[in-house]
Amino acid sequence: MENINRRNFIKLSAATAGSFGIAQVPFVNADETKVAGELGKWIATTCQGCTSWCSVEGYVLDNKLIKVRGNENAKGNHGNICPRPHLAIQQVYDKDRVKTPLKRTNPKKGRYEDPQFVPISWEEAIDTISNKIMELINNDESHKFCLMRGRYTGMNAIPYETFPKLIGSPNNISHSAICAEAEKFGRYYTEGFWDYADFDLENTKYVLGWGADPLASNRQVPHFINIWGHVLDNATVTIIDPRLSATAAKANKWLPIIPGADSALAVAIAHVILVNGVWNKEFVGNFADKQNHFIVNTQIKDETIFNEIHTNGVVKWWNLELFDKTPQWASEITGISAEDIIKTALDFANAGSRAISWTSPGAAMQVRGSYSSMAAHALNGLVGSVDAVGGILQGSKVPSAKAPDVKPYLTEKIEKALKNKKIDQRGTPAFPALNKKSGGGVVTANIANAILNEDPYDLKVVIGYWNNFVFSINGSDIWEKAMAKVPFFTHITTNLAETSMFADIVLPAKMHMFERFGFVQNKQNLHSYLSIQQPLVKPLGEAKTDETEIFWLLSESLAKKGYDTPFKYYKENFKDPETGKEATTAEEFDLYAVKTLTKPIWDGSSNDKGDTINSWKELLEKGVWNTKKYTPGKKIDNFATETKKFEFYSETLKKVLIEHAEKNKLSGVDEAMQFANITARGDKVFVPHYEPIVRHGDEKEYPLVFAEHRSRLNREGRSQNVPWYYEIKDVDPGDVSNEDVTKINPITAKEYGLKDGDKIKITSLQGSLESVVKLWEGTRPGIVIKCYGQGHWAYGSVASEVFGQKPRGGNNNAIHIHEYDRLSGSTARHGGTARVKINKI
Ligand SMILES: Nc1nc2c(c(=O)[nH]1)N[C@H]1C(S)=C(S)[C@@H](COP(=O)(O)OP(=O)(O)OC[C@H]3O[C@@H](n4cnc5c(=O)[nH]c(N)nc54)[C@H](O)[C@@H]3O)O[C@H]1N2
Ligand SMILES: Nc1nc2c(c(=O)[nH]1)N[C@H]1C(S)=C(S)[C@@H](COP(=O)(O)OP(=O)(O)OC[C@H]3O[C@@H](n4cnc5c(=O)[nH]c(N)nc54)[C@H](O)[C@@H]3O)O[C@H]1N2
Ligand code: SF4
Ligand SMILES: [Mo]
Repeated sequence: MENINRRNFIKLSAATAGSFGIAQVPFVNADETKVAGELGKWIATTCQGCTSWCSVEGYVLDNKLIKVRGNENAKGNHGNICPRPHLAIQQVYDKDRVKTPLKRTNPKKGRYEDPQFVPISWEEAIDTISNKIMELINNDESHKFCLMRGRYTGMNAIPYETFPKLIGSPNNISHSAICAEAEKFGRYYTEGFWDYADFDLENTKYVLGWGADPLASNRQVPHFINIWGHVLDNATVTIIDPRLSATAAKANKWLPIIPGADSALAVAIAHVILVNGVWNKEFVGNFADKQNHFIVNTQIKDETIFNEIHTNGVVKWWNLELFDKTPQWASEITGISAEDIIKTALDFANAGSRAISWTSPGAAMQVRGSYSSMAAHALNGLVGSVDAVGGILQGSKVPSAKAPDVKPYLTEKIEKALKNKKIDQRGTPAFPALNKKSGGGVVTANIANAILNEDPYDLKVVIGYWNNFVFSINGSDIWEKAMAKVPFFTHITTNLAETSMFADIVLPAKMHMFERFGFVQNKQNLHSYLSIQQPLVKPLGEAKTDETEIFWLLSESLAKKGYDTPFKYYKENFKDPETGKEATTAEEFDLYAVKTLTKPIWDGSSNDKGDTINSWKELLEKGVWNTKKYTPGKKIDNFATETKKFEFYSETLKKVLIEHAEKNKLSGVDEAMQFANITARGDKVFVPHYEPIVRHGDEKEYPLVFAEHRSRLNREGRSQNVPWYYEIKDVDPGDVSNEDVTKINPITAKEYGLKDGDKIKITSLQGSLESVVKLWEGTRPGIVIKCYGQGHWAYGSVASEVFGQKPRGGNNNAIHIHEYDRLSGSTARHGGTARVKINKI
């Protein structure tokens, strides 16, 4: 059976193909391989429409991209894709793409301010930018340079990891904190793992999804769609989400939680598991006398009566938090009945180590979401599903190369400049950003405030690539003001997005999926992998590769002006690994850099860890290198935590917080918590616990709670100028094609005199947006819910109603409060932080 792959299958079924009408599709004949040879070619690349990062192939005919499909060599997505890569064809052929470098001629910056861009040559563009950087270097102000990274490939080793350092700036700022850092926080401070998880869905018996909607979003989407039938046959699925998501609609149970109440639900589930004695005794341990001393409302005086095995602090957790967190208590806060909480907890625990508690950003990217994330993940510890068959896994590492050390190239002057604080105020009392240490994480959203307040200093030269922070960050009004204040901003982009409208120079980028080299690393289906991107078609106009070619040109220009540190570093460290030749052009550098960073994958040295690949050419042909299947079990008692155990009482968090308090000269962890907007004090800080929900706006004036989700058609923020996005928007439960609706329960709608199709204005304390009412039972009364993605006033003629002037739909970030989960540095797009009022217009 194994030898029957799709292509063989198509050949085998050739005789019947005609009856299915396949032959009518011009490029997919019954014998695909033959036609491919004559007319066109399937070429491997990677989709980055979401963070699944699937290996795919594009069919190219006469330098035209025609179709996309999954790469059968990929053991993660195993030849499958989700609907989104099909939309990418309209992305690459978007008629509104930027074709040449542009220069702003209207010095005034602001929303709806026409930049009056005029085309310029690459020479002029690069010369202008390098002059600005030289000015900073000559004035000992190189730290006032900032690189803002949005989406990226492994090639970010050039612009993000090394370029700022090489010119003496500490400011390489990523978008991670507007993405999913709070999700990773929960895993790190329990099992010492700061990354996305993998899941053994084939062997699982229970999936408890916290806002996870993997049939449409989240990660591993093609794999999950593919294995979904098997999961439903063999496991129970419960989805906790204020919205009837695509996955909730197909689950055994949907728990429509009140937004932001996840920590209450998670600790109540833990409470029920302990009180009923159904925790995993082999993983967690047991009381010495085999009696259950976890008795409701009763703390345990002597912790030593419990013999703990692979975890740390279960009795402490009980005493500090769980003993009184009854399902009845949680019911009020969460809106989920006590019976449902009890049943969910017992069924989940009865699946033992084959039960997965799956935390998505929905339950984590909330104010105080670090603790919901910790609490939801801690349930895996209670049932022993961490690193277990049928459980939740860390996965293997991909042995790609790292960018060579820049240190030998740094002068004393650069070293001194690099000692300046980073612009985003990470590691301060207000923004602990505890990625492994105080200030180890980024506080992406706060750069706007840093710019506006010139604290810690004023930024003078900013380059942003593959990002659209003016649109994609909570409180877009703050970002508009901040970007208007930046004296010199360059945006590297495919389209004139909102952020580009504040640029002094716009540089046209090659579209990542089909026009350039790159690579990504990820995991799906128990395989980690490296997947390559390569040019399938000629780039549009004068577009260049954002991460390599443009930074080569800048470095070359700086060298001509007397500052050759970056140029020297790039030339000497990114030679062609096959010939040893130094790059002489941007194009050569692009190729040599991707070859250098992927070399351990194609030079045969990783063959023992996964697939066999013995040349660069072979990697381009296959498109992907997979690790062997991950074997669970090796991490147990060897977690990267302080105790090496799975920590319910997090000694790891305690250590980091004590250091954070000392560094900031605070009186202790309690004071640190006060600054971080956390209510817990004392030892409770170190265990997963309930934190009260934060809402902004007076309930009387703003009676409704706003929640949101993403579309199964969102290619993050990049499918907005794609006509198909609007035409088939009704693939999202409750949504309507060619509209940007707000879904309201009929009970609530009646209360406010609203009906289907009413035009409305939604207002929060942050701002307002316009939308259209859609009555829908898939959300609870009192909650209004809207998809994220539309509401562009720029980006292109499809995305906006009048480009540069009038948005199409409404941007959720206009009404999301500019709020944070401070411990992780994340923005809070979930948890219902904004109370809103609705007016008919
Ligand atoms: N309200 C709300 N806000 C959100 C989210 C949400 O769900 N709701 N999602 C959050 C998440 S998870 C993330 S990861 C961020 C993403 O936010 P960002 O990192 O800001 O990325 P995007 O919004 O995808 O915008 C990328 C921009 O890059 C440009 N671009 C498009 N294609 C290409 C290309 O191929 N190459 C280059 N160089 N440029 C290109 C375009 O200008 C586009 O606007 O948004 C976050 N913001
Ligand atoms: N289709 C699609 N998939 C994507 C992306 C995309 O743009 N489109 N982007 C990728 C990226 S960059 C990321 S970071 C991931 C994000 O991963 P996802 O898991 O997709 O995260 P979100 O869409 O932010 O939120 C998930 C869910 O949270 C629910 N939710 C809202 N408020 C709450 C709450 O208070 N509690 C709970 N329990 N749920 C709540 C929403 O209804 C939504 O269904 O997705 C990736 N996958
Ligand atoms: S959009 Fe995401 S899930 Fe879909 S094919 Fe692309 S990377 Fe994979
Ligand atoms: Mo993200």
